[in-house]
Formats: sequence, C-alpha cells, structure tokens
Amino acid sequence: MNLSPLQKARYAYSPKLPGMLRHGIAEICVKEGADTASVADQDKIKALFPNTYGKKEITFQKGQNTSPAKKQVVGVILSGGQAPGGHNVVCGLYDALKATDKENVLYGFKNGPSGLLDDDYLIFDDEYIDQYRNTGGFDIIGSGRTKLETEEQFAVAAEVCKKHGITAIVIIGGDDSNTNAAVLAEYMAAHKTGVQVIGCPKTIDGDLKNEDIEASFGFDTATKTYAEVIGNIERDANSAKKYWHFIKVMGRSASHVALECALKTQPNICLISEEVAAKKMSLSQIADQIADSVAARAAKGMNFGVAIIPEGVVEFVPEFSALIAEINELLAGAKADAFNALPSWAEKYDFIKGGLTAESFAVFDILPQAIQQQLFLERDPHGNVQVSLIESEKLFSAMVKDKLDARKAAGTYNGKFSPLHHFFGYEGRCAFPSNFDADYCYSLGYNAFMLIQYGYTGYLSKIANLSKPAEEWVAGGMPITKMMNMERRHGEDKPVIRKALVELDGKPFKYFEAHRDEWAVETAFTYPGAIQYYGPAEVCDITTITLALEKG
Ligand code: FBP
Repeated sequence: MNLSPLQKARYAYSPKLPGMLRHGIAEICVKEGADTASVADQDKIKALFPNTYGKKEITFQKGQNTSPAKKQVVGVILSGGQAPGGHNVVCGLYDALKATDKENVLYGFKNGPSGLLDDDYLIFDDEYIDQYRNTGGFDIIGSGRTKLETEEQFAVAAEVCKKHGITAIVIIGGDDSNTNAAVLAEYMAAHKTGVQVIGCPKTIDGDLKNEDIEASFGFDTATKTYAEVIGNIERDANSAKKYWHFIKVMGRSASHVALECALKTQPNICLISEEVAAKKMSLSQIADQIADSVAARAAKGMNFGVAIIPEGVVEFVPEFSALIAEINELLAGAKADAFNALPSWAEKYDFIKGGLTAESFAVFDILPQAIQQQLFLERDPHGNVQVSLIESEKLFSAMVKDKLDARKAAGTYNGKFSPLHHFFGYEGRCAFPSNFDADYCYSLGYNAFMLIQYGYTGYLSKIANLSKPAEEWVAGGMPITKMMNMERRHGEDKPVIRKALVELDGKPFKYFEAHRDEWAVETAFTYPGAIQYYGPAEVCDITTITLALEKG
C-alpha cells in the first residue's frame, strides 16, 4: 500500500478512550441502571421481543471486573453507507478483545451482512488491522446493504456462527441495520444459540440519535468535510461576485447534514426538509423564498450567493410526493412498456398528461424538462422513480430563474443570475476521521467488546457526554428495543428504531431560524477550513455545532 505522509502520521495516533475505560480490562465493572421500556407501543414490542425486551440500561465504571473469563470468538459486520471512523470501531473491538485474552478471535464478514450469510470472512491479526488504524473508508472488510431480516437468513447466520464457534456478532450500521440487529439478537436468544448481538450507531446522515444516543459516528467528519468545501465556495463567490452556487448535500431523508453545514458556513439559503413538510410548502413557494434572497442581494449590488439543498428535500414537498406516487402508478407493470415504446418526448408528454390528475400534472408542468425526463428515465428495479437521483439543486435553480424572469418582466428585479451546481456526498463518507470520530469510534468498538464480555445481547454500544472532552465520556449500553416503536413499512406494521429527523423546536434549528433572515440578505459567510488533526484541542477536538447546541 502506498502511504501518504498523513496516513503514516495517523497510524501513530492513539485514539482517546472515555476515562472509565482507561483502567485496563481487569478494573472495569458494570453499574446496572433501571429497567427499560420502548419509546412507544410497549405491549407490541414486548410481545415481539420476549427474550430481549425491558433489560436494564448499563454503564461501565472503575471497579473489579466480575465477568468470568471465557474465550471469545466474535464476528463483525459493516452495514450500509460508508461513514468515517468505521475502521476504528473494528480496531477498538479488536484491541479490547486481544487485551482480554490473546487467544480471542475476531472474524470480519466481508461486504456487509451478506458476508455472514455467504460465510465469506477474514480473521484479523495485528499486521492486517494496523494498516487501517485511524483511516477512513470501510475497505477493511467492505460494506453492503443486504438486509438481515428473515427467519431463513437468521437460521443461516446461526449455522455459520456455530461452524466457527462464534459467540457474538457486532453489527456496525444505521437505524435499519440496528433494528435488524435487535431482531437477530432476539432470534439467537429464543433459539438458545449462545450468540450475542451488539450494535454500533453509524451514519453520516446523523439520523440515528435519540435521548440515549447523542450522535451517530461519521456525521462529525462528513459535515466538516462538506463545510470546508462550502466555505471555500463561499469565499470564491465573495471574491468573484458573479455566481449563485446551489449545493446539494447528502442525507437521504433527514436534513441534519444540511443544517450542520449551514451552522458552520452561514450561507444565504439552507432548505430544511422537515420545515418544508411541516409548512406543507410547494415547489413554487420554495423557489420564491430563494428568489427573494437573490433579489434582495441584487438590490444591494450582490449578484452572488450560496444555497444549500438537502438531498431528500423533494420527498418532503407534499405535492411532489403525490406526483411521484402517481407516476409510479402510471408506469406500473406493462404500462411502462407502452410508455417506453413511444418514439418521441412529445408523445410521452401527452401520455403523461392523460395519466396524471390535473393537480399533479400542474406540478409536473412547472418542472424543467430535464427533471421531467429524469422522473421517467431513472427507475429502480421495482419500477419506481429514484427520488434520490433527482438533481434538486438544478430543479430549484431553474425554478428560481423562472421566478426572476417574471420579476424582471414586472420591473421588480434587475439583477444578474448565473447559477452553478454541486453535489457533496461521496466526498465526505471516507475522509480520514476527525479526532472526534477517531476517538468516538474506537471507544464504541472497545465498549462493544465490554458488553460482549459481560454477556449482554440486543444492546447498542453507547458512549455519552460527547460534547465534553473524551476523558469525561460515559461508556455503557442501551437495549435496542428501548429505541423502538411500531411503524408501517411496505404495508405491514414493523418494530423499528425511530429515525431522528431535524426537530423544528430543537436548539440547532432555532439558532438557524433566528439568523437566517440576516444571512439571506447580508454576506455573513464563515469559512471553517479543513479538518485539523494536529494542533490545539480547541481546533482539533471540537465536534459539531449541532451537538454543542443540543447539549449546551
Ligand atoms: P447509511 O444510512 O447507510 O449510513 O447511508 C446514508 C447515505 O450516505 C445517504 O446519505 C445517501 O443518500 C446514501 O447513503 C447513498 O447510498 P449509496 O451509497 O447506496 O449510493
């Protein structure tokens, strides 16, 4: 492997553990808290998880280790989208496992949950693991999006564990993967397999958080990476004074990434999908809101600016969701073939016009033609529109241009509008983890092994007090069932971990709301700069503004 100077230096970085995990394994004991109950639908969740429901919250503390020594063979899986720090979860798990007993073994199942089903694995050793310390990416074993959710899959997983003598599985994933970890834990307990299952909270989207989990790992590094580049673009915009930049940022559903980037960079506009949904905003209203900022700045001689668009926003626009549902219906089954056989866009357009309700056609008709065509070309294997592929940054800039043209014709606007477009997503998911994510992830992995060692199953590795220095972090575990409620998924009621959307009465949004009118008109940009790995703690170890505001 060719090593960059930073990579060599990061190998030497020692991630910081919470103070209570620094004593050496023999001096860490468990403090049990109260019994837990799920956040909603207690009776239903309890009935579905008879073996793992209602267990106690636990924290670790300094004291005599009381867990009887037993050889541990553990398997680890990386699940879903990459997030900076995943390698350190594996390294922390490995180090705790080996510090407890050199004979302990760590299996890494390759390419996500499918590795467990296919019995495709490697066994970690020092030489292999040392190449991945404090590095970004999930390439240590690869990741994948196969869902572990059926009884048949669980039976295969149990067989594979039995074959290798595996007594615990650690699943590093987001809300869906950890929901499945809870179901797998219940299966393993119900079938008395002796296999424990522990989850670790991952996703750059930041939507796996709740009163127990303060942050998912990767959010810190990804938002720092995007904010660095957004800040650079702001400075470019303020230097050249001729472009409006429309920047889409990842976050499949929730707008935490967009909001954190806005708090870090103070752009002129940042859409928040959750607000769009709460106010039932139309595409036209959103375009007007952005056009107001463009026009107000133009009136002051500033024909430039920056707008941040969260990836999932169009799905939160009620009229757009209705349109998508109608298009999916319109092209269901054989109707798609009839549509595809039409030779020209004009004929397809007529087909669409005849098939949509008047309301949805009105929405369709205001979209730029490139977006209209995207809605019919980019389809998933089930034939549904792939909303995440819609170039919403281009959609809104085109709609804003139409609004400005109308204002120009009416004599209420006389500026210049030259938009440029960007999408920041994959750029941030495999960055070298910030010190925060390096420390947090290592701690999550180390702590996951402590939970295994003490015999817990169906727990999420929990590190709390994250807005404080690592020394003061609190390590422990929370039953995953505590975070669950029942939700309708694919026509069925399912037990799931509640996804955390941006709370409109939460402190991060309130802070943004209090400042955005000023940011919309003035040039209040802030330039966060690149992630710093070496230097003063107040520069290198700080975490997100979201977390600081939530905990502050
Ligand atoms: P996870 O929820 O699995 O962490 O993934 C989140 C995410 O990075 C989203 O921000 C993005 O919409 C999606 O993954 C992209 O998925 P893919 O890597 O499959 O293109």
